[in-house]
Amino acid sequence: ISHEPTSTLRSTVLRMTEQMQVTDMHTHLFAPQFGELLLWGVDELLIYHYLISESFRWSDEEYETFWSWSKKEQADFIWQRLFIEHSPVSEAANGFLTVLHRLGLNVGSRNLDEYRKAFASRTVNEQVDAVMEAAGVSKIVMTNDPFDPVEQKVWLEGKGGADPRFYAALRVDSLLNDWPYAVRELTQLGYEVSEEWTERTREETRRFLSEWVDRMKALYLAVSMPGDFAYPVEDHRNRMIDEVMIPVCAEKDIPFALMIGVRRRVNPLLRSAGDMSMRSDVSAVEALCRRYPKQKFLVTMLARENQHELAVLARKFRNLMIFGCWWFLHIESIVEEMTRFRMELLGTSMIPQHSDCRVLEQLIYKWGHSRRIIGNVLADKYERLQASGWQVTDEEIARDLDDLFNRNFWRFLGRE
Ligand code: RAT
Ligand code: ZN
Repeated sequence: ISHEPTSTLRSTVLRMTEQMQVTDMHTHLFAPQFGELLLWGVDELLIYHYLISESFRWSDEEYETFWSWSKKEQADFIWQRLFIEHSPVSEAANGFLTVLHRLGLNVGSRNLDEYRKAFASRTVNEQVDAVMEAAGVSKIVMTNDPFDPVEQKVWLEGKGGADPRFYAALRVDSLLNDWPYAVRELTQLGYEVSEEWTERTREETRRFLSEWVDRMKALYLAVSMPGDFAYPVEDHRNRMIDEVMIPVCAEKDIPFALMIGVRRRVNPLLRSAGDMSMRSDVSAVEALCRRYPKQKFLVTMLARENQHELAVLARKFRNLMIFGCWWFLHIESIVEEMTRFRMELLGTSMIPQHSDCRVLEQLIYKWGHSRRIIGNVLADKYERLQASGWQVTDEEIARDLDDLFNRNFWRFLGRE
């Protein structure tokens, strides 16, 4: 970020960046009709898994004791460790304060119960409206698991699509990463599948995906993969991708989103906070893009070490759209670094960020922090152009921002 005095061009870009409405193409948020699945409020914000793992660095508490507490008790513990006994300078801790501040609460009071009270007086519908407005987010893509019993019920009752601001993405992790579990779930839903890979199993798994894509009006199929995901090789994942996922995506004309580089539960005692990043093999994505030139792939990776190579790969394959600064990369220094070299390699033809929010109000800080960085990187590039005598018009700035924050995603889906 440049520290020169703010030019007119930069202040225009930053103002327009602030005002741009955003499509958040990967979150773990839910529309209000999903009830308890939509997490929101002070305690949920504090027990975010990013903050859970940070708080244990300052405590000798037994993990099991922490898990036995109520959400409120867990939140109190985290507040004490990360906000009172130490300064909340990490991205996730700082983010909590950004949220309170933007929602008009007095961050200086440090009065957690006061914050709780302020949130308790709101209904979930009011809060969704207020947060989307404050965050400047107009469209939210959920992560939808047909095997989740609570979610399944809402979809089967035909209520899943009730809020037009929320879109579905069909998550296929268990089909690829835990097949025995998927077989049990599919069987329960009435599909005739077996652990053994048979003709019938393939047909039935396709039928399942195809029916659920329709039911959810899913924008894409999505999976998170470990870094040792390999393609092409002879294994279950490859068979499932070649014989089920790709044909279903082709039939429905939707992209396949791959989020690669997670090592689940390296510390099982931390439960959902116990996942780690790992390096991935970019050549697996390369092979998929080459083999299926008509199939669109949305890809993000978790290791910083993979980012440059992945951006270069996107120069080679127009059916590859790279997106977001995922999870441990969603910190200011790395968002800046990644946005800068992605723009230098790809211009504006990428999706710079998604939020991955699990708790509604996080939209405010995740987009607030990223928006400012992306706006400043873009302003740097425009200033370079200006120095050569190239003037960008306000319409062009608006177009570029709209591409970055909305249209690159929708155009890639063919739903502009
Ligand atoms: O970023 C996260 O919150 C992770 O826990 C994961 O959910 C990850 O984003 C994923 O979608 O697998
Ligand atoms: Zn996610």
